[in-house]
Amino acid sequence: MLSGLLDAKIILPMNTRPRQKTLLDIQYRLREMLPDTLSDPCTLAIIDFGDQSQISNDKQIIVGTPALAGSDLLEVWRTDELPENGKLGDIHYRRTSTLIFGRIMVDNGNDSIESITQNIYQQISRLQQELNYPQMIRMWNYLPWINRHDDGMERYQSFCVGRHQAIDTSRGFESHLSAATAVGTHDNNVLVYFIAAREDGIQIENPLQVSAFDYPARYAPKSPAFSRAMVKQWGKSKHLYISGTASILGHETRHKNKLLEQLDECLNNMDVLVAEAHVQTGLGISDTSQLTAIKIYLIDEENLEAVLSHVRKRLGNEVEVLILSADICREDLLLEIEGVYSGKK
Ligand code: 3EB
Repeated sequence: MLSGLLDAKIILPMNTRPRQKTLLDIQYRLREMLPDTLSDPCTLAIIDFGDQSQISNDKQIIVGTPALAGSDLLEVWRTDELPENGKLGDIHYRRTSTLIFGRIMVDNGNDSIESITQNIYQQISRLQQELNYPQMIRMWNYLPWINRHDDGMERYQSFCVGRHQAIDTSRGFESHLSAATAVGTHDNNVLVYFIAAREDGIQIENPLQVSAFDYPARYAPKSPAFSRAMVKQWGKSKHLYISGTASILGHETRHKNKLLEQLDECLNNMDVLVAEAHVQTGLGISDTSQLTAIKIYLIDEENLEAVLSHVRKRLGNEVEVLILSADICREDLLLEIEGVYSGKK
């Protein structure tokens, strides 16, 4: 009798199915969590911001775009799979069975930006081939003094030429280009970091903008090889990566030297990309305010307060906002914004 009563109270464990592993996640953590984050073997990368670009250890990257807002935050990329650490050529990487997170930094020295870029991109292509991560998903490029002219060509243009020479331009390559950021720092290093994958992502273009790879030649002798955004399915989670987005309609700069108008144009372009991503892939969000985080690259520190208050007014308080000091590839642009959505939390 007694044992029967007890039996009736036995509670079966409800959630016996193992939770599906997170293949990739992005989090913004307070700087005080750096020691724990560094010692966590599942950390893929820690992105930090400072005066000089630097690859500090096997996880942390310091990007030479100092944080004007959000300096108490670290960007942390993590996975539930145990990543493997390695180096191929000058590329340091951490990889899992689905993705590779790579970083490479080259001193500017006496070489041209074109040849440094070509070398970096050739090494990245080789790594993708040898380790079998053929689909580039997202790239970040930090170039020293991006608006400087060497031998009559602006450094951003030399970068575009070097990149174009190194990438595979066989038929249809335009539909596999990754999302990208390319902005300027004030140090002497070219820093590139990236995420590539075993399986394809879905490229998103902006109907309000000429695709960068179709820009007229006056912007760069070889077209800028990047897509406006990329959607990538990581297990059960869908991410959106929005490239550096500027106040450009068609292929022309809008609102020259008008700060808040440029900011609105950037955010409009990003809203269009989010909407396109939703229509094409069922992303599940409808505008920029629902992104996980945005990074605003700003030329003039004096504009910080105006930008921050306008962004909060437009986007509310859910989205993480970092404002970073950087130079922008067209001299008539005052800012550029990238964004990421890493799935419902
Ligand atoms: C633009 O839309 C702005 O060359 O990889 C933004 C993001 C820009 C990436 C790149 C350039 C790049 O043309 C510039």
